[in-house]
Amino acid sequence: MHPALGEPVFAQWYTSEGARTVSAALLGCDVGSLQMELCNLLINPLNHDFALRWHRGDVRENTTPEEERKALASWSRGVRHVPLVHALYEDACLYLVPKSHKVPRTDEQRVHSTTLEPPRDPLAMPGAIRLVLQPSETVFYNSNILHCATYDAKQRRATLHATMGDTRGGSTRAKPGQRMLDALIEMRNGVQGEVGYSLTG
Ligand SMILES: O=C(O)CCC(=O)C(=O)O
Repeated sequence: MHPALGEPVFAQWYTSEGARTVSAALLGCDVGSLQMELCNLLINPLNHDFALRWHRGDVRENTTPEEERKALASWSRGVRHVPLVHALYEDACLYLVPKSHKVPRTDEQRVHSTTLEPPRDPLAMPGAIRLVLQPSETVFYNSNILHCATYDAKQRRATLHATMGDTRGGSTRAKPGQRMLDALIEMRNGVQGEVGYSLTG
């Protein structure tokens, strides 16, 4: 989103009504409580394929089932965020286990997700599905859903990856992020479509 890119469309996407409304609905907060966190562009590796292991955003792989249950149950009260993934080209990198953000892993799912090793076959994870996003599709998910990704050096990828948080979680990131989101929305409204930002450091 850096203004030096001369490309306001990324900020327009991140601050769009759709992104804000869906994020707020998933976080269970008002649009006014949203905070910006990160927004980056994920691209394919140039030389080597690689993969990201199965993980949850905010729960470690080695938690006990009881700790995991508590951590998942507290998502709606603590610091939390919703990732948004928006494909510019077809993107089949992401795998996830639907509904797994609500329940601790089964014993078999733990076998596939307690080490730092990336999976050889992501679909060996019980309940896993592969997401195939078409250009301009956005997927939103709970950060604690069990997910992993594979990256193919031969497959062009340019996908926006952002997160929105909820200031009520009390995050130290909340205030600057909230101010930036407000400023961007104000700017967007004021200049009829032209969006930039001012941030140093
Ligand atoms: O590359 C992706 O889409 C997944 C990234 C991911 O797993 C994460 O941000 O935790």
